[in-house]
Amino acid sequence: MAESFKYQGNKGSGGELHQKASEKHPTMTTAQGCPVSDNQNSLTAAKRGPGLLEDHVLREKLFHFDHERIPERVVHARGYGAHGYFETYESLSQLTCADLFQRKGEKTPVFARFSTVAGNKGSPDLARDVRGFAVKFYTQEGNWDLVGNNIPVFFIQDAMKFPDLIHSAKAAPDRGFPQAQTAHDNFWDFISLTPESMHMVMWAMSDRAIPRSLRFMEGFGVHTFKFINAEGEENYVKFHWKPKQGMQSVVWNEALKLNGADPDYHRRDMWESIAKGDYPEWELGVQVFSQEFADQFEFDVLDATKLIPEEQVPVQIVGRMVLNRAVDNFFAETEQVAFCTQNIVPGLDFTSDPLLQGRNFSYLDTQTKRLGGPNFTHIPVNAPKCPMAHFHQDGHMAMHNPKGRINYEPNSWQEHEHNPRECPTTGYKSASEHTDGDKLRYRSETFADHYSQARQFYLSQTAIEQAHIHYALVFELSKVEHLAIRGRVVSHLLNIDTTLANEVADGLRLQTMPEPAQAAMPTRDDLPTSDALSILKNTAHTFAGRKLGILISDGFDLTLFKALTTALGNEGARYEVIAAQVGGAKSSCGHHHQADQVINGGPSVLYDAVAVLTTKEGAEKLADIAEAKDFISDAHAHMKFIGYTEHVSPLISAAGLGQSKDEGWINLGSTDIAQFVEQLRQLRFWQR
Ligand code: HDE
Repeated sequence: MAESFKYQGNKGSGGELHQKASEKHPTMTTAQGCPVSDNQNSLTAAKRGPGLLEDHVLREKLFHFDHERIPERVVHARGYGAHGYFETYESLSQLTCADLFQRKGEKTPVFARFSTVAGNKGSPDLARDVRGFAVKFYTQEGNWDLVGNNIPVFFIQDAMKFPDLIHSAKAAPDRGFPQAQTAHDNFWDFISLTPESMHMVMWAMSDRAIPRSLRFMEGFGVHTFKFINAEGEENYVKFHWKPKQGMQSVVWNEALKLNGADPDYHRRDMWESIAKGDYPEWELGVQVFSQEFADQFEFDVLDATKLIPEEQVPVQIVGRMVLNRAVDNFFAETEQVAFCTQNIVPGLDFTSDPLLQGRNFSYLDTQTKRLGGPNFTHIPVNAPKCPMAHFHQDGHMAMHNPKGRINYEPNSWQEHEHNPRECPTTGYKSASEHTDGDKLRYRSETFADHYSQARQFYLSQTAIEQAHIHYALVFELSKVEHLAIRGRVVSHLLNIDTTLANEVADGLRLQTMPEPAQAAMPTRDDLPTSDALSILKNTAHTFAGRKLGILISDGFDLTLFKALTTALGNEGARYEVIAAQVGGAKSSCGHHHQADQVINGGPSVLYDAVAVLTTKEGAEKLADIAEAKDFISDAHAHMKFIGYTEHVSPLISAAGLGQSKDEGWINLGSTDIAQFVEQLRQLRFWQR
């Protein structure tokens, strides 16, 4: 019940519910600690007179509010973070002396942030986009930031092209749209003139770019890094994150509808999972290989537009990351966290990948602007959790300034407190690398094959996934107004696969098929397909961590409902109840059951599968509600499993699906509920 608020004369708003400082509520103060007597009214000359400049309480309040925003990230602005730990499975001391990998079972605190790339901070979660996958490991020898993506390759080979790529992908500068999408002329113009992007384009147009949840996607370090052990032996390494929950994506029509129904779908899912103790978990894998392997591998391991198939160098699982704590404050942690690829620890090193070399400058530079100065490591989420000792000092917002007179080195002071010295034996050492040559701007010939791995990726997909790539390209290019750009993209697709090019050209009704684009190197036809590149070939076969939407009406069968929810609980899955009114419905036993969502707030796109439990009268009433019909017709169109009973027929007929029931429709009246949940493990009824 809403409380009635009484006019309080010069006391301002708040009504009877509003309490003043007491034993329960501490006294409000200004930022300077001065107690505040009135937080409702500004200081004026006379009762209805002008405001006074001396009102320090008002001025401080407005001043602080005016400065609440900091610049959003120039890319990856929309993100969501959580705390957790990384657990090392076995010592990796033979490969690396990195402290976090030395001891079996050791837990290292981490902070992870997932993001979309192109959209601004308020953009919807289900944009078709690459997802950032950044992890800060607070190791005992400093912070290591593995700043990766959910796609193992990148659009460009050299950092020089990054501003162009991002300018082209973001909203056009004159019109300020489109937001959070690449379906526009500028992006495809740039891409069609940048053949090195073709491998990444295949990934970005695949279902990888519309994940069902942040919990259900892989992560990749992308670049080749180096492992160095205590003896100074070096190996190359690529990092992989494998979701314990399995991979899963949505279909495009679902993504479009999700963005309207719940623009926060991914962050809400992460928040809920942690709150319910269903902690998101990934295993860290490494592909370790020698210089000899690198020399004989078909592509240059310094080229970030290439990957090494897992079939060629297996991924060795070395530990797991569990995210078990949501942030206390979104701004302080998720917004202020500052990942820098240059944050590295002894035992690891960079390679000369020209993309990585540029990133090492860019991240530090951007944090200085975003967080206002060089002292962003003083912010708790960025501060190492190991001892620190250096002579950096002063600057904006310096929180911890050293005591004493010593602030340089070498010095002859004998004091030991805050007088650190370098340590040649345990300090960070770069990997050895011999370089010799002229200073030049040059793209190595070893980076020249732009199509072979794009073809390998495409051919490694199931037919369903290939079809999704066709649809995605047709959709994106249909938003491109200049026909020449559409044709130019298809000219590249011809170098990848003719079926792919034909499907897209047909989908666009291209009048003439272009000639294949001129290629620096011919496409190789001999690369074996790699099952690891497909999502569907690696389905998790579990409904755990997924959600069933149960639509109910008055008189719903409580026994069936209980059997269903118990079976879901046993599976580790969740459910939400949807009804015509949020107040819920009465069950067959007369019990009142609250709903989690009203029908127009709980469309079936929010769920991995649905069930409808109604009486005949209930179904007839629902048949008059457009959103109830959408609930099942969308579930059907999105290839979801649908549990129903005979009573639901009026609603099914009203949705025009009377004749459409297939094996993905399961009659809960005649099926064992445990079997229904078992079927849900397939996640979608793709045969439809
Ligand atoms: Fe980034 N990238 N990037 N990037 N990137 C940023 O740093 C940049 C690249 C990635 O959750 C920025 O703190 C350049 C590849 C993630 O806070 C900026 C180049 C990969 C995040 C920047 C790349 C990434 C960023 C913007 C080409 C996958 C979000 C804000 C040389 C391996 C981190 C910030 C977070 C963020 C620059 C390419 C991943 C401007 C110059 C490749 C996950 O510094």
